[in-house]
Order: sequence, then structure tokens, then C-alpha cells
Amino acid sequence: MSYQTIELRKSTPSIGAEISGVDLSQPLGNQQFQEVHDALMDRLVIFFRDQKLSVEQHMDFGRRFGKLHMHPASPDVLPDHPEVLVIKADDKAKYIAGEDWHSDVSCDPEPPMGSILYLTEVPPDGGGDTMFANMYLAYEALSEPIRKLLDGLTAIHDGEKYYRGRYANDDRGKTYPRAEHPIVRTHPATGKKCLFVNRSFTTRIVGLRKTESDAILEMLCRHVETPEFCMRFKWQPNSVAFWDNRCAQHHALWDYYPNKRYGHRVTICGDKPY
Ligand SMILES: O=C(O)CCC(=O)C(=O)O
Repeated sequence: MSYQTIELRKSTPSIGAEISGVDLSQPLGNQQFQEVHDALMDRLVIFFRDQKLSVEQHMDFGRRFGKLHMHPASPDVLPDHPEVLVIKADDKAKYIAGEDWHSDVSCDPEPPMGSILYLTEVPPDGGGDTMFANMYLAYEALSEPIRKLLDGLTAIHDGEKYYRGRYANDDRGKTYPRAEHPIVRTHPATGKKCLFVNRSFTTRIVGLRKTESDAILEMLCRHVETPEFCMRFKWQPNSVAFWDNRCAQHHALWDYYPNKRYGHRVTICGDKPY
């Protein structure tokens, strides 16, 4: 793919690219928007360094790609901007967002298309990388008999599994989203097939015995973590990561306790997987 208004450097052959030549605080012109979009479709996650974004500018960049998504469970949002998730950890943290492999809020009937994370503070001694994995490659690397088996199957993604009791708030009486999605989904923009089950939310393959479902899900979740499908992003203050939740999974590493890491995330609505 060739670009006129941005420069792109691949992070690994499998996934990711660092993009330069873009100031995300300014409205993107049509060609630059199209090239950023194409880079995201091609690389699944794209990174920008040295960005200075107000909350409004961050939201405006997100809105260029679609309506902003409201998180169904997290209390960690900005008081005046509930669409903005606060991603933070310090010496008082009991949890961090995204500590296991996942696709954001895949328990929603229409899971988010993408997420844009902007970190302004990173741990002083390193750590706090985010890992990303390519779910097209994960699907393509399965043997044909397994691909055939999975192609017709659906699975339950249940917010209960990940959200119940997780946050400081008392969540008795609260319900979390739950949805049934194809195990192999077709990306609506690229038309390619990708694996769509993850450790954080997927609980059961529909129509299989529990033992069968557990074994296959465990096999798939391990397969997703194959190092060749993955990359690891090293944050700096004012870096932005924009990932496509439909075809990539990610995992935030918490190896920096008690140090502080802080940022904001906006999330873009998606559509029903097919
Ligand atoms: O903090 C990170 O690097 C990612 C957090 C995460 O998993 C998320 O925002 O979904």
C-alpha cells in the first residue's frame, strides 16, 4: 500500500505500524483520513507518537471513524465525558483495564469497531507495554479440519465473566451484556475471515457439550497468543494506539506496580458480527 500524506513504518511483519506526519489534534483532511483508515485496515493497530490532545480533540478524532461507544460497566470515565474511559494504575490500583487477551466489550451485541488509547503518563522504569495479536493470521494458521468445524459455530460472550465484582462499586443487581457471535467473523471492511473468541469474555461454544466447548476454547485462546501473531508496543508519554477490535486482540501488561500509568480511551461503535 502506498501513502501520500502519512509515513508508515511496520512494527512487525504480522501486525502494527507507527504512523508519522499526522497531527491528531487537527481535523484530518479527506485524503489523510482515508490513508489513516487504510493503514488501520492493513496493519490492525496503528501508533502515533508525540501527540498533544485535549479531551475534545481526542473525541473528535474518534468521531471521524464513527459514533462513540459508552462502556457498559466501567466506572472509570471522565465526569463530564462518559464516552472517555480513564485508563490508570498507581500504587492504590486493585486492577487495570485489559489484563488478559481480549477484544473490547465483545459481550456487546454490536461490539466496538475500534479503540483509541492516548497515554500521557507512562511508568518511569519501563513496563506497561500493550500486546496486540492478529486474528486473521490466527484463523489462517488453523488446520483446514478445524477451520471447517469452526466456520459454522457461534459462541457466547458474557460480560458477567469479566465485569462481575471487578470494580470497586457494589454491582449487586447490575446486569452485564451477553451476546452470541460467530466464532469466525468476516471483517466488514476487508471481507477477510478472522477468529473472534477471547479469554476475557467468551464462555461457551453453542451446541457443544461443556467439556468439548471448554477444550476447544482453551485451544483457541492459546493459539491466539502464538508469538508470531503478536507484537508488543512500548509506550512513551503522548503516544496514541488505535486498534481494530474486529480483527485484533490486545493484552495490557501490569509489570510496573507501584508506578503510575495514565491515559484516556475513546471507543468507536461497531456493528453486529457476521
Ligand atoms: O492500557 C492498555 O494498554 C490497554 C488497556 C485495555 O486493554 C483497553 O483499553 O481495552
